[in-house]
Amino acid sequence: MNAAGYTPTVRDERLWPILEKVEAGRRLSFEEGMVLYQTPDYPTLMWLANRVRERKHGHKTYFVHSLRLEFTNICYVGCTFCAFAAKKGEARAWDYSVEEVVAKVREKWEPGLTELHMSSGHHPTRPWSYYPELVRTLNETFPGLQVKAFTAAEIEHLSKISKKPTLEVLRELKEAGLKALPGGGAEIFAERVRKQIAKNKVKAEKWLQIHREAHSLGLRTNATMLYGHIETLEERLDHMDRLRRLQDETGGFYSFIPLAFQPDANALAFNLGKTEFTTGLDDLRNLAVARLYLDNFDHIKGYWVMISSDLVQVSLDWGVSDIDGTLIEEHIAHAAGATSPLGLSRQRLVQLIQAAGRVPVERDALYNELRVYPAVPVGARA
Ligand code: V47
Repeated sequence: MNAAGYTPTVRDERLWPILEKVEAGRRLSFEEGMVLYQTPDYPTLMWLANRVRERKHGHKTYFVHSLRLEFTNICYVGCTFCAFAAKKGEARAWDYSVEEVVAKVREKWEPGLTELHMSSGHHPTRPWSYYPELVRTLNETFPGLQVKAFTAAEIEHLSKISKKPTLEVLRELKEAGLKALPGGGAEIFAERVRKQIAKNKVKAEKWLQIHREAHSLGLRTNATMLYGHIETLEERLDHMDRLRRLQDETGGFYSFIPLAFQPDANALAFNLGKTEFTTGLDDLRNLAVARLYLDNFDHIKGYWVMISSDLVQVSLDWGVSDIDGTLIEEHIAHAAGATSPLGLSRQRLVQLIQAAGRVPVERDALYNELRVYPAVPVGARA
């Protein structure tokens, strides 16, 4: 029996000590994290994750009015899961100048837009000066629009082309007006997997170090994990464990975002036969384990682009308290077969949250609450 006077019907005995720890707000061990991944007792797993979610946020569920923009898809890195990257000169390659990025934001502009989320390819020849100029121009042209841009992988690339340490790259971008970093490029930290899917990309330790440096400058960031390909469950948990340790150190992460592998048009799908999308149950289990294991992260984000808005709605009972945002035009997941729309309206996100019995909260890129929408009584839900 817990404080709410209700205990789930626990079918897996191994979950009792975990339930007690969750109730007492105590940290779970790696072994306990593995039990969560392996248990067939999904209702208790869901119950536990929801307990933590509601303790942290009640029914509040966050989203942001955000525009996705990839200023280039030209990239020399060659990650095997990627269907987005193109080589210079290919017909499907694009490469926007600063003026073209500004024009693109104008074209896609919607009232109330607060976040511009940009992550792009590692362009082989664009000079370093482009990047701070881009951030500065966007800030001058669209005051109030928060630029959240450049994954740790891109920051490492910028350090190489500028011959400046990553800390200095971050400092100069912050000075130009960068407000936060997205969590991409983390993939899976385990060396065995990283060698096969992202061997030319930023190493795990460097990814973590760049986030540590960003946090030291007061630039807050997110963290992702690409799952559902060749990684084991231990490797997923190891990934979360490394993030939990860094978060203990800095407290600089806002949210953790599991990214479900999209299996179209990439080498991982062709060469290793990874042609299946993740299952709904694996997606939910993964989110719940993340909610329980990452006790020091405020939010677990359900990314509707990759797991569908229907499943994200369900995931609000499995630990998810943030559903990212409107996006307007997403390209990375869609290049690899995502079947979701390119974007969703604010109204659709609000309805989706309300219909799940939760309270929509529109936030900005820095998690300031901008508007709390009403809850909708059960009988009146869509
Ligand atoms: O870095 C690329 C991943 C990331 C595939 O910080 C793929 O708020 C699945 O980082 N299947 C970009 N994933 C997306 C990203 C992100 C998304 C949502 C929110 C935030 C945030 C960040 O997408 C890349 C890479 O890790 N990715 N290809 C694929 N085939």
